[in-house]
Amino acid sequence: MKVEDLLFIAVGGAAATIARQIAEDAPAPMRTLILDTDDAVLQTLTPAAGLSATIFGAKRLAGRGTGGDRSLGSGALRDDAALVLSQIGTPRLAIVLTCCGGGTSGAVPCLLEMLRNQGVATMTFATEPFAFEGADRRQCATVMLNAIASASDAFARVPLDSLLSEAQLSRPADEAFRAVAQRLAAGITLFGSLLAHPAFIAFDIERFLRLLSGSSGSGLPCTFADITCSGADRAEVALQALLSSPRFRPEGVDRLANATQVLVGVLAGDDLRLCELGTLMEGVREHCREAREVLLGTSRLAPAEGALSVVVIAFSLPGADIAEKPEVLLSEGGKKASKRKTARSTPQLGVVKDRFNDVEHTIYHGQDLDEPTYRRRGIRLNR
Ligand SMILES: Nc1nc2c(ncn2[C@@H]2O[C@H](COP(=O)(O)OP(=O)(O)OP(=O)(O)O)[C@@H](O)[C@H]2O)c(=O)[nH]1
Ligand SMILES: [Mg+2]
Repeated sequence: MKVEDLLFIAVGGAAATIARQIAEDAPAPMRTLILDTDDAVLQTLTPAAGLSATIFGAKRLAGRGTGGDRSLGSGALRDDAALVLSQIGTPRLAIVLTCCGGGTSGAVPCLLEMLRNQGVATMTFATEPFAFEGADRRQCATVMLNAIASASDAFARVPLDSLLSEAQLSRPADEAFRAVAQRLAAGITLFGSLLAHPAFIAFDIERFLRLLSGSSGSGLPCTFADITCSGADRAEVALQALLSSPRFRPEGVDRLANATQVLVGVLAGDDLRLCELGTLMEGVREHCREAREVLLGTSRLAPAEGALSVVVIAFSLPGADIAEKPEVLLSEGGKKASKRKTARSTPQLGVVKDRFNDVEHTIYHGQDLDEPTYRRRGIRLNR
């Protein structure tokens, strides 16, 4: 893979902070572009290898934030589309990160369309605000998350609450915020390292693009979790932590067990043993009975000596008819209970379970306008 093939793009103030964290902690630099309307945020960024930052929308925002107005965010990007495209260059895959709840993320659907028109595939990580942020921010975020999901090739919706542990709730806010940013940074770093520095069993950009080509072309939804541990039984510890991770269980449904495709990325140094790969893959395959394939990728980029990092990404192929599949729910004791869902009365193309959850749907003349037009009309997209 050429360095230019992969680009990490962070949009908005909080995403910029996380990108800086990634640039500081990554074992090898990833080409990174930070985009923000707010000059003050970019001034706080310390230089790091591979990191560049660009202000957009200065004409309408004079180097300030949008004040939470997402239409200003998208207008600002349109103003400076040519400038931003020149910074992006011609990567094959862009990993995009934005934290929804402010206005600058309003630029992201427009950015994703621009990337699509340039033939750049996109994997977007978009965070959902903390519950305590209130209804306004959550509502703004919900609209953005739906728009971003449709415009991305693959899309991970990450509730910030899911990255916060019980213990961190009673820590100072600044510390808790940093811990959340660090968790997200670690996951994205592992994913980027896996693609950019494949070894032994490679899962490189080409393989990822092949995986994306199996989707109908609109926001292949995924959930992910990662863990780093060391010690003699590190593979077993990692496996158990991942299988029980709350990050795979938004609304109590085990997204990993219900996934149609699963990617297991293992990052370790020369001490990686084949039996560790066996433990991880057998454990994940056993858990993901619904998966058509469980793919493995390895990288020699270990975050620390003696450490084993594993990132698991669970995809739900929109083409898969999940209505026919047993959905694994968690009972109160945390045990799995299999429940066969009743078939939907109207066959739907690209049924995606999590994209439109928790949304107050806009119904007009009996039609759900929050449902993408192609899906409402049963049009199959060819890409
Ligand atoms: N983990 C973490 N999340 C943050 C932090 N600050 C903001 N967020 C989250 O990010 C969301 C968006 O905030 P910002 O990134 O500041 O907003 P913006 O995209 O720059 O948009 P505007 O400033 O409104 O133009 C918030 O609603 C929070 O959910 C932070 O310091 N740490
Ligand atoms: Mg801002």
